[in-house]
Amino acid sequence: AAKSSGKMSLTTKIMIGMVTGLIFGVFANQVNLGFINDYLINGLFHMIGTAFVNGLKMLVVPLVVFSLLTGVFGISDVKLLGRVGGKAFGLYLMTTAIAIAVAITLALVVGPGVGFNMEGVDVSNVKAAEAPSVWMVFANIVPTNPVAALANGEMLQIIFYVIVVGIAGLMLGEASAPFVAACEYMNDLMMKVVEIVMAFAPIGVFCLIARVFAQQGIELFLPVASYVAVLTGALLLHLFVTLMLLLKVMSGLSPVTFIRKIRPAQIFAFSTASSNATIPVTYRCVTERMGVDNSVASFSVPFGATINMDGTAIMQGVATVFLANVYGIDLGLSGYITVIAMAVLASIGTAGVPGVGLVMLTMVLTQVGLPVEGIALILGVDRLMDMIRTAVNITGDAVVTTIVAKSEGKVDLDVYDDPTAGEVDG
Ligand code: DAS
Repeated sequence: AAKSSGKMSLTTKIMIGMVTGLIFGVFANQVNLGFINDYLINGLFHMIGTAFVNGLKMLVVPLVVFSLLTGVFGISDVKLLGRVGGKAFGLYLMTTAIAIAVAITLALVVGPGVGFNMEGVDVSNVKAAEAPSVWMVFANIVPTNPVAALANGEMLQIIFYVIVVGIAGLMLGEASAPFVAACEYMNDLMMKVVEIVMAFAPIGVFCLIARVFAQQGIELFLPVASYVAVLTGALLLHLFVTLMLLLKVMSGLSPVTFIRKIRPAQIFAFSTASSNATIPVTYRCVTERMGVDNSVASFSVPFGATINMDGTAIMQGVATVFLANVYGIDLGLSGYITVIAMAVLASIGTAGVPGVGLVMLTMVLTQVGLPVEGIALILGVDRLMDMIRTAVNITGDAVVTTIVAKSEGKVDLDVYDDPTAGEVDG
């Protein structure tokens, strides 16, 4: 429809917003425009960009609650919920472990950070975060106060509580009919609100990207160019090879179609550097553009945004090798096995918000006895690296969601193969 009407599709507009934002940002960084940088970029653009991200975050809790309730009510038998949950959990851990194992191997082969000289590097402003005990992460999935969990956006607690309420609703049978109808209505209503917020995406993405690139000068990248190069390579390898191979082998669906249809969510993740804020767009892409049934997507997408962070694990793998080389410490195979285990477990206990990867990295480095202050070296480029790895994170969420849905026969192939499905007229 978008193509025939000649109107530019929203996805195209968002792409234009991203590219023009990047060009403007780099220009503003290289040619410091004084007034422009202060009032336009750090004033107006900062305001619009922040308002846009807030608009996305405002959607997350109500959308997850009502899509998940509708999803549970839409599930014929509760066993399906168990199967979907089990498959999603297993695949999320597996993809994260593969991601970091490949990243560490690549980094060990390329060897970033070998012969790096540390003199003059200010390492004073880094503190180590303590690892959340995995047992407590699982114990705390049960909320003590569901209203507080909703108010604070505690995603795992919300998912747990909503599923329990949904199952209770199923047990009440026909008596739940009015409530089920209300949840279905609220889910549709929240999807309409998502479309309203997405209408502001071109300008929101432009402002977010322009401001980040106006601040990220090229001089930040030169000293750690080897780290940036290996990390970016590992992220792109995972995105276009590992994940696409998994999709093809485990679901038989076309990776080319997938990459094209997941692009809006990747742009949102890149612009916001937050998997959580991107949940509404990831959910919309897999349901309306790829035909994944709500009964799987409503659980698997927010679940993945919380516990699945392939991109972040890749960063931790490459950063660990880089810092081990910088400090001339040989971690050995057992050290890297520990890094893989820590990165997978750390990703379960942390939410998909900007910068959480660095916090998890301090836990990983502490665990393997590497000096945490080495993080000071990669702090400068982390904002941009966070944007790329968040786009990888949500792609991993969408790939696993689609594989699980396909394994349950819950993908509408007509929608998946329809190039204009779910396209929004700009
Ligand atoms: N920004 C985080 C996310 O939203 C990832 C990270 O910090 O590494 O997934």
